[in-house]
Amino acid sequence: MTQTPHAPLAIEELRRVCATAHFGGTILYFDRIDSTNTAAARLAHEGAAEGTVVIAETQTHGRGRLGRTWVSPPFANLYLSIILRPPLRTAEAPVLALVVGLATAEALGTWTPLVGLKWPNDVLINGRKAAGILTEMDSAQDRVRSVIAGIGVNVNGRTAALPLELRDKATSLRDAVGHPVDRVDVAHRLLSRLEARYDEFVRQGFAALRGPWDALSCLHERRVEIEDGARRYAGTVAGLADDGRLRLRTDAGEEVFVVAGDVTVVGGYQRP
Ligand code: BT5
Repeated sequence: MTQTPHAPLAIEELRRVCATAHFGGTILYFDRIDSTNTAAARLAHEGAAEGTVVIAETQTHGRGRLGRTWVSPPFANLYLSIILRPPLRTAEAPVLALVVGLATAEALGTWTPLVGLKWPNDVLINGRKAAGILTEMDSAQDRVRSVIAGIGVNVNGRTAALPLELRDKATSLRDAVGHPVDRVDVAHRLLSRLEARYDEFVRQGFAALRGPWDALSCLHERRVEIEDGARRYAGTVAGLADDGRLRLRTDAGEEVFVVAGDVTVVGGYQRP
């Protein structure tokens, strides 16, 4: 399974190892694409089945949340999107980003114990962002038709090759373990883990995944500030609620539940 870094992904090998799985049973592969999420949304709209995966070597318009950019250098990392068709109401869909994040962290955790989750959608290694999740929903009459789960993982990309402003915030699996990692192996473990966690979520709800999620959270008992566009919260993180909202204890001793937002850890991750 070894591949030199910066060689094209061994896509036939990935298809072979995923062949009998529900997730990754169909994989569309592109050298270059605008965004795998955009392509997967188009396919979902045309009726593609749950578990269909779009994967690309680079993205010209890789997207983060709120119109932000996902930097996507070629032939080094993973940029993939998977079509999900969960039996949910629209209000229940945002928690899927946590399900996908958990699976991603667990897959990367098979290489390094330094993996953590930063609510709502970041996977960190050693306190730096190694992967990001973008979930986008299509719905009709309050029911989810599809959710596109986009996952960007810095696998073999070097931090030094990223734009200056990201270098002290980002990392890659390779930087963490000290040697290149086989991208087929990463994609395979990621898709298998995701299939398992997603099935659990659909059968039992997020409450069943809350414990494992909290165990990997980098935010537990941290002082944070959260910006959700309309409001700003400050307090200490007390964990997750059963529906995936972040439980925050404010300085006034009040408990608030935050649905979405950007979290800043006061003073960074190093404890005094
Ligand atoms: C995310 O957004 O973290 C979601 C990223 C999802 C990317 C995948 S790749 C496959 C699929 N197709 C897409 O078009 N998107 C998905 P957000 O929380 O908004 O974080 C975005 C921020 O992360 C940026 O503003 C940068 O600060 C930082 N960033 C951008 N590229 C990065 C990279 N390669 N590694 C680490 N951090 C990065």
